Amino acid sequence: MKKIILPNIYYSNGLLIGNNVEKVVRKIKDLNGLFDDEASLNKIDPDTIVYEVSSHLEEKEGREGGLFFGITYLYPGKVGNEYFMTKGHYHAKIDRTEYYWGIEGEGVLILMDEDRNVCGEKIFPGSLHYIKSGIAHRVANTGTQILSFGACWPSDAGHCYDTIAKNGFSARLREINGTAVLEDSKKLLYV
Ligand code: M6P
Ligand code: ZN
Repeated sequence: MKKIILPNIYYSNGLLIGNNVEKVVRKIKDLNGLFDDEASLNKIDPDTIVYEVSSHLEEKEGREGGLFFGITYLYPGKVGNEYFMTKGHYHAKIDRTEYYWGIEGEGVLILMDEDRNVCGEKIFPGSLHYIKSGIAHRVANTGTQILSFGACWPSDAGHCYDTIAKNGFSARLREINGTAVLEDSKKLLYV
């Protein structure tokens, strides 16, 4: 008779709990250069949490063939008229892909190819997003509650933040006349 065992990882009541779960907290003060309205930024408590990520990292980072799994909790808020958002990244191995899916709240997944063409996909509970190779990805919360979304990506994908830190996305998601609008970025460099 074979033994049937319990899993050692749970996604329950909106929380990822178990072995090899790591949590990252990103506060306003950790996100230098991300938002462009400096006057509004200076009015926000630097310890304000913008997002948290709980990740199940069972594999060694960089191992080919494995998967990572994460839940991101992106808080509602704005800096000026720009919505709270994740840093956004390309994958260090540029051809690696990823799934995102909406769990609660609402927002926009902002996608940019290597020629800096940008588009946005709405995220909502049940939405599913396949992020193809060579596409930078970032999420903004357009709602009034936490936006949580799941992610699953290859353990050898890695994160490349440098290109985004240097050049940003070519569009920013702003609230204009009560509506979320992807507006062309005015400045290219925002480091
Ligand atoms: C998702 C995944 C993670 C990523 C996180 C936050 O959970 O894509 O790999 O780290 O979102 O996004 P970022 O790294 O761009 O801040
Ligand atoms: Zn990714």
